[in-house]
Amino acid sequence: MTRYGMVALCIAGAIGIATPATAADFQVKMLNKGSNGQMMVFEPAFLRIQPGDTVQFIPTDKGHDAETIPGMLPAGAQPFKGKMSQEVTVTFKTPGLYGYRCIPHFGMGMVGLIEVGNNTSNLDAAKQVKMPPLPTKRMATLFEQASQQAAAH
Ligand SMILES: [Cu+2]
Repeated sequence: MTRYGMVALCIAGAIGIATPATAADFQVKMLNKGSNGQMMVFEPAFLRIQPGDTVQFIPTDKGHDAETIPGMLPAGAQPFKGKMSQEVTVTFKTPGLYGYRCIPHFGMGMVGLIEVGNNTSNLDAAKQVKMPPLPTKRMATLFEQASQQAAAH
């Protein structure tokens, strides 16, 4: 290949990377054991995305599902509910925080949090939702991550 050919390829590559996607896709795995050794987790448990992005919840391990926790989503946002052991893809449109859980392992702390559009306006409302001790503890860590991200904006 000529030197000019190489340069042209490099430019084409750079343009390809620079082209903004209309919406990004994220993946959250449902696991019996996380990479940090924690049992029954969504991984990553905290995600920060933009309105219009989709999140694919993947049943890497069977026996899990993903659904919004009542009271833990922005006003006017659509709740979602995946089926047991099945993949579910959700498009998030309304900015704010979305807390979600796995029903069989909710009591064991299998919860996750998604922040859409750099918006934590429903953080205080989400914190008021009553949950068992383990999910409360894990969710507190996730709320903390959302707050830190918000402070960094
Ligand atoms: Cu589960």
